[in-house]
Amino acid sequence: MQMRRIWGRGLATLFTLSTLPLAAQATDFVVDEVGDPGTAGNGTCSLREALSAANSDTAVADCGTGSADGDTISFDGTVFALASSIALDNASGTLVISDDVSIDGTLSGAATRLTLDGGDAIRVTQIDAASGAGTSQAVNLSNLILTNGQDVDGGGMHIAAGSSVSLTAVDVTSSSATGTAASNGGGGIYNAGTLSISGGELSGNTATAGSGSGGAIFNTGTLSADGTTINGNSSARAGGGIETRDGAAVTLANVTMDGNDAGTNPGNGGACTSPMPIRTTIPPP
Ligand SMILES: [Ca+2]
Ligand SMILES: [Ca+2]
Repeated sequence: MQMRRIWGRGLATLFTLSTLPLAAQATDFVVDEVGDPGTAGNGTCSLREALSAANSDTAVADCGTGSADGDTISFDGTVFALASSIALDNASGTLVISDDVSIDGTLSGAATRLTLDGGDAIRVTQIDAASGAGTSQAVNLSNLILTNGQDVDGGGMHIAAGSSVSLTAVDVTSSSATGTAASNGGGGIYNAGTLSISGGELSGNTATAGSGSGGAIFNTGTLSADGTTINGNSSARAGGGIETRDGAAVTLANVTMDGNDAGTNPGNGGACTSPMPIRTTIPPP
């Protein structure tokens, strides 16, 4: 009887603990190592090390332990006053984001935003946050410049289906999609998820191989942009600026599109092509 009473109390305690709400936790990483991929155990935290911790919700050398939801990454003001760009290590590959995280590239030196440079060799960022622990939360990137990315599609950024991404004051420039099929494209961004863009500029991106489409953006998901400049991008097949596909949704507000070129194969839609109505609001003259 005594044992039964002890077990009963134990189970009641366990039940009570398991029904208590967990305290919200998040880890704020501050990157203070410019090199990529960074040196494990050297006492400073690189962006790739911080992302690894944020993605895996585990401890990664020099950075600390990631949390299930709400992790943030920012950049040390003193270190990044002298270096405003991270040259991505091509052998380490694309920066993959597989859990919700907010990365703010605000700098306080001569440059006000951090540049991530793919060296015309690799895709800069790939977002597949649907597979991570924070599946219900968006990935937020702000105050960054993604440049010189290259892959078969989404040279600057590839967003997988199921992922939700918000870009604020993020430029994607001089990136290319090298795939030759009509389903390849998005020199700047390939979006199969939900993408919301505020401000920023997409310029000088290309999808000019074979039947590449969407110089700046190839969209098969849900896309909205507000206050964004999309200039000087080019494609081979269609959508010099934006190519969007059947069933995809696009809302553009106060978006400037100038000097985008859809080439000659067959060259539909210099600014954008879409089988669906695009909701737009035009800024007053
Ligand atoms: Ca390190
Ligand atoms: Ca996390």
